[in-house]
Amino acid sequence: MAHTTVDPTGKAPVTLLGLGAMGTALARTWLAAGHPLTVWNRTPARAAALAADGATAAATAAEAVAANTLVVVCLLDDASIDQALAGADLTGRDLVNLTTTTPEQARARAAWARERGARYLDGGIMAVPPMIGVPQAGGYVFYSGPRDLFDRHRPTLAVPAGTRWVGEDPGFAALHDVALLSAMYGMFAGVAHAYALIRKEDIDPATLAPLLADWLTAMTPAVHETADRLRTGDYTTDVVSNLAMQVAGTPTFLATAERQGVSSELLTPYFDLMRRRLAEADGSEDLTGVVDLLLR
Ligand code: FVH
Repeated sequence: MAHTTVDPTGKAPVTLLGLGAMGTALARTWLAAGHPLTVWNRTPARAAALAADGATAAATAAEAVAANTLVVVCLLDDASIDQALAGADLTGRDLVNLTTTTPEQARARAAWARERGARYLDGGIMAVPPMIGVPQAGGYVFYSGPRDLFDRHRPTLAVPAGTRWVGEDPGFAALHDVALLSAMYGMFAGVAHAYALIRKEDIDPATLAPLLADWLTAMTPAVHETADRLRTGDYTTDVVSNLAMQVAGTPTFLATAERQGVSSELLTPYFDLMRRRLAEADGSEDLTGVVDLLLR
């Protein structure tokens, strides 16, 4: 029989499906905080260490789901959820899906859960496993879905990492997750290009590293400035580095890459968008117009 949200320990029992790097990190924090924990993993051996530390290792996902009302899923991808939960009865369960998916997959999963008698919260984890259970690391999880369901489970969900509810639309957690991670990949691309530029020179990457990190940090106010311009529609007032000047500078970056024997394939797509915007807009704008160009 399923346990209701609080057991005699005073801590809500949790079922967790998926004991990969992230699932194991989550499991450890709930165990350490005294939550009764039932775990299941496709490869059972991964549950052994947790079982030794007090978790209940279920033989099947269906058995794990049957154990508790709160069922947290942290699997590889959306398809693995179908496979893991194929034989489980979700009636009366509160399903919290921390698997990275698209917003559309999250919305479909919410409908899928509702059809099976479960309530559903979607989550997007903004942390890597070593940040889980370490509040000072600043990791958190975006949640979306019914606010009352989030509020009910928030004390338990807040054990591994911070919590940020971003709306009733079940797709919003995934959308926020993908937006932040997409920006991260843009940053990684720029960093890769920068290191490639010095790779063949007598410059220690370790000496460039703090310069790069400080420069990227110094540029972060642009994130807020762009948001303000998108909200007001004013792309030209108080522009410090205008589009015309920046487009004029692009040959310098391309020529330097060429001279250093570095492919410009990471820079070119963004430079192309800057040029397209200049061709159809005011050169006194900043770079905000590129956002509009990306919309199909
Ligand atoms: N690790 C990270 O840095 C990121 C941080 C941000 C959030 N992501 C997402 O978290 C989900 C899980 O990631 P993970 O790091 O735990 O991933 P793995 O270590 O590769 O573990 C994958 C687990 O999924 C199980 N699994 C895979 N396929 C199936 C399937 N068809 N049926 C049932 N389970 C499946 C796998 O089981 P096994 O291989 O041990 O048998 C692991 O438990 C993920 O969405 C990240 O994007 C992590």
